[in-house]
Amino acid sequence: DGYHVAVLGATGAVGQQMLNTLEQKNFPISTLTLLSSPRSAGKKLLFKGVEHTIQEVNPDSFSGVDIALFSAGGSVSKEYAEHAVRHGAIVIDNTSAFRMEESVPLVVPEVNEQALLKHQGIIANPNCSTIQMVVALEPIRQKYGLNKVIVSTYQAVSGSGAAAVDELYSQTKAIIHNESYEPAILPVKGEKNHYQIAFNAIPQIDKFEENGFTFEEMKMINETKKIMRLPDLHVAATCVRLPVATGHSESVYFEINEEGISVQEIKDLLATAPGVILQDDPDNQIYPMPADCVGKSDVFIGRIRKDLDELKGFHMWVVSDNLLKGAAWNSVQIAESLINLGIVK
Ligand code: A2P
Ligand code: 11C
Repeated sequence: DGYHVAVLGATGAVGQQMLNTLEQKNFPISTLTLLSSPRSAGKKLLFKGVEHTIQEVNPDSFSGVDIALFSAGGSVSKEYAEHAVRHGAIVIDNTSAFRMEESVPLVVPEVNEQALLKHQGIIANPNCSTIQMVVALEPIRQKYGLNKVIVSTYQAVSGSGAAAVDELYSQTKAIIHNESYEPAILPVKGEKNHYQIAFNAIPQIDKFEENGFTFEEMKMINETKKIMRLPDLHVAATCVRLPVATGHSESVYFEINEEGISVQEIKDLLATAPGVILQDDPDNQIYPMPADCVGKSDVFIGRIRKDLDELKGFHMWVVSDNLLKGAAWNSVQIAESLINLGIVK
């Protein structure tokens, strides 16, 4: 009883959280297959107290697998997704490889769970910064409509993988001890220039596009329109990396379609919204911060204010664990939806 689940990228920042999440949510697993590159093959990981040996992924690794959770980078997904599907597995892909393909549902269960019904083998898990924003915006869209979104992000280094977290720690230590340190990973692995992240803020996440926006910013723009089924929504994003290990924060400005809506009405709506925890009490200095959100599955919202000039405009502050709701938990939640909707038997 249970499902044969494979995790590709099991040793990565997200892969580790996928294993934790599968364990914590007690996901029904009959067999667990852990896959990585040759670098980690042969290493052992504990799952529910039982040792599992990591295997090097190959095109036949997915034989007998029901659900394959992919988080080993876009090029690895492009190489192995078809093999997993050929073996009859449903792929839940955490990379940007397939997200904008017409035939691939891009799913945040609180927003568009029903899109899963049209899957053709691959389901895409959105970008972390997109996920937490649409969880916050969807209840507002449902009740008041949504016309415009302008977001600035304050993103944690774990979004760039386990090696980026190591870079933040060793660089911070080196700077405190007056030692020299050569940045090697951030802002983007493989880019020409690398910059200090400790005690800094870097306004570049992923590569620049022709239009001056970064790929991370374009992901937030395009994925939001697809998930919310609002192709004409006005969206702009500025994405910034901060020396925070885990937990993305976002300052979100949004315009609804109605005038005369109060802050209290928005707060009441979000207080009972799925996947949301409202932490908004300025008199008592209550607002969400990434340090408090690490390890939690929810999206935390505070600092809700009405714009002082635009009658339909509001501001809010949205924080979530980028490795959980932003990645591992959203993927496992999709797997749970697949079971609940009878898509996997
Ligand atoms: P490995 O441990 O063998 O390098 P992160 O996002 O934290 O950088 O983690 C990336 C994950 O993807 C790791 O589990 C890594 O495994 C895995 N991975 C990277 N490249 C490949 C590849 N070519 N084939 C399979 N897994 C890969
Ligand atoms: C970051 N949002 O914080 C990225 C990580 O498309 O799934 C997630 C990349 C992705 O760097």
